[in-house]
Amino acid sequence: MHRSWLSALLAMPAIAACNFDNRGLVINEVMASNDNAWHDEWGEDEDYIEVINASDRTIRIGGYVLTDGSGERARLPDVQLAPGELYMMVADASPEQGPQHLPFKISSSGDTLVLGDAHGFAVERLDIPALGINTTLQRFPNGRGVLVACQHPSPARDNGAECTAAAPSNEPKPPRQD
Ligand SMILES: [Ca+2]
Ligand SMILES: [Ca+2]
Repeated sequence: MHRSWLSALLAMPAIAACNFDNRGLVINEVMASNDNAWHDEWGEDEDYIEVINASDRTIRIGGYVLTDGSGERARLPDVQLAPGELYMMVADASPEQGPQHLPFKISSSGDTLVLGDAHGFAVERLDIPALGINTTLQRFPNGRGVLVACQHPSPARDNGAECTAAAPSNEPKPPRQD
């Protein structure tokens, strides 16, 4: 008796669970107006762009380029990302602060962001809507879904399955009183 389509299907989830559909490097989260949600290594609240390796292979991100709406562009640093691994780029218009720092910020009234690969192909183009304070564009589920506005930023960590309040990042904030 040969395997039914059902048993073949049941055998697949173990593979699918670690498979990011081999989309390669994608933008996972974008912050345009940061108020104490995350600090860079200089202790500054900055915009940020989280990229993620949404593939099943290691990716060297060094050839990739991020370009903002004004045409300002910067190469990503030469870092290797394991499958599912995140990398934070700081959008603070302060490239002198280190290799993770971009020469532009993200406009909270709307912006454009293009991620290009080493061959000059745009692998992702985002039209970023106006985003309020500590509202980020995030991909749900993490690394896979579409980017949506969410009031619970998840800097330097997985976005999870959906937009829900999660543990604070690198500095706890007092509980909200509202
Ligand atoms: Ca900074
Ligand atoms: Ca995140």
